[in-house]
Amino acid sequence: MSFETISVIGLGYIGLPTAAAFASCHKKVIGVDINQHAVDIINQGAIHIVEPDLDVLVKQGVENGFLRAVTTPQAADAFLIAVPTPFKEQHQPDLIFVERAARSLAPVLKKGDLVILESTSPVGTTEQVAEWLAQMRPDLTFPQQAGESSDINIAYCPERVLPGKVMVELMKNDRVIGGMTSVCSQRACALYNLFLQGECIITNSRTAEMCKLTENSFRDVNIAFANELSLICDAQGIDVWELIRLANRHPRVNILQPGPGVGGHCIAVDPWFIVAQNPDLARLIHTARDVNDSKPFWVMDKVKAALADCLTVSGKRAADIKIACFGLAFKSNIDDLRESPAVEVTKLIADWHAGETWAVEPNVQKLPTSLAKKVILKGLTEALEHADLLVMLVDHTDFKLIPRDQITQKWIIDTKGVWQ
Ligand code: SAJ
Repeated sequence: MSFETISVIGLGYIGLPTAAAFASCHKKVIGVDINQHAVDIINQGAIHIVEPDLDVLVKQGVENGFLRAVTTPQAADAFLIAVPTPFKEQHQPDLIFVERAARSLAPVLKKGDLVILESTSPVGTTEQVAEWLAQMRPDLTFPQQAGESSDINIAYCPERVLPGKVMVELMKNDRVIGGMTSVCSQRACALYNLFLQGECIITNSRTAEMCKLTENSFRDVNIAFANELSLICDAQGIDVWELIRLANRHPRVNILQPGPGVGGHCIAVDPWFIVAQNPDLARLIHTARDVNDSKPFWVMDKVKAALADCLTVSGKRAADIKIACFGLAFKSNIDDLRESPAVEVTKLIADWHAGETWAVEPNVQKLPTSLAKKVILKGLTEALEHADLLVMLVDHTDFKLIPRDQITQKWIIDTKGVWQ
């Protein structure tokens, strides 16, 4: 059965680019989001998030009549669920948005429909979605009941696109397809092949769920290794950046870069889903999370030591010292501040420091609420001219391009090795 109408539930950083990609293949796409504001903006042909090339595709999709957004699901031939899966207390996965999405689409399901879960999810979530749907639609059959001949096909197909390069990676990256049956997998491949230039690789739903968690945990563990090295090198009086450059000249060594911690809504979250389901077995993955989560506090200790030295040498009062934090985003050259260790460090400094704390972030116009009361947003030049102590937190290109002779401060904490 072909896919004439495709519905994408959740129009955020993954759902909206995916909806726009299907619309660009001249498929009728119904985007669904509970956020009326987002729905209104998209229906005007605009976007509510920042992602290169997405605006053009959404505009074209809406103007050509292929893409529209609504707040409740309508009938379609395929449904893709791309809603957030945060964690709640004790790092336990919170599936409430997935459950709500599944339950909201159940009433419009019809025989022959395909349902795909894209949200990063603990192992077994796709089977759980199938259960929720089956409970609500006893008139239809599902893969757990009828196998290959089920009325509804269900698959888990994780996204693996990099924020800032979503449109390119959405088309080009290979895709893992975890159908609950082989018919489910074949149909999911057919759907993605509408726009995919990469390959579809078929497995079952549980392996596909674990694959997504594994990819992000692999990166988290490797960043933790770099972050741990940065602590050890600091204690040993060794330049960690030089050390990593040298070690990486070995043909089989490829160490990642240390920083102020690990941020974003994926790598700092997803490993916890493995830990939550395997608390006794996932020792390395758990420790990596702890290492990365503790890095902002280590940076804070460095700031405290630098300030103490600055007070002794300059003879100034703490209240007269201006600390400038360079960067707030969770990584370089983006405007996304979610789960950002740079925001965390800036807040720790502002809560503790008696003088002014400044933030320099060329990618945002306004500070997040957590910082708004205590931090002042400053331009690059003013911070370089008037701050006493600099804290480099994000390796934005703008910061890397600053000529070294313009950085005259004696007290610099450079968590990214940009101003060595
Ligand atoms: N970071 C370091 N050192 C490094 C690399 C990254 O400290 O050497 C930090 C970044 O500064 C940032 C965090 O890690 O705070 C995460 O950044 P990232 O670029 O590693 O990853 P994300 O969160 O932007 O996107 C990841 C990607 N996953 C992998 O590379 C395995 C992406 O492909 C996924 O689609 C995305 O998570 C997701 O949505 O799951």
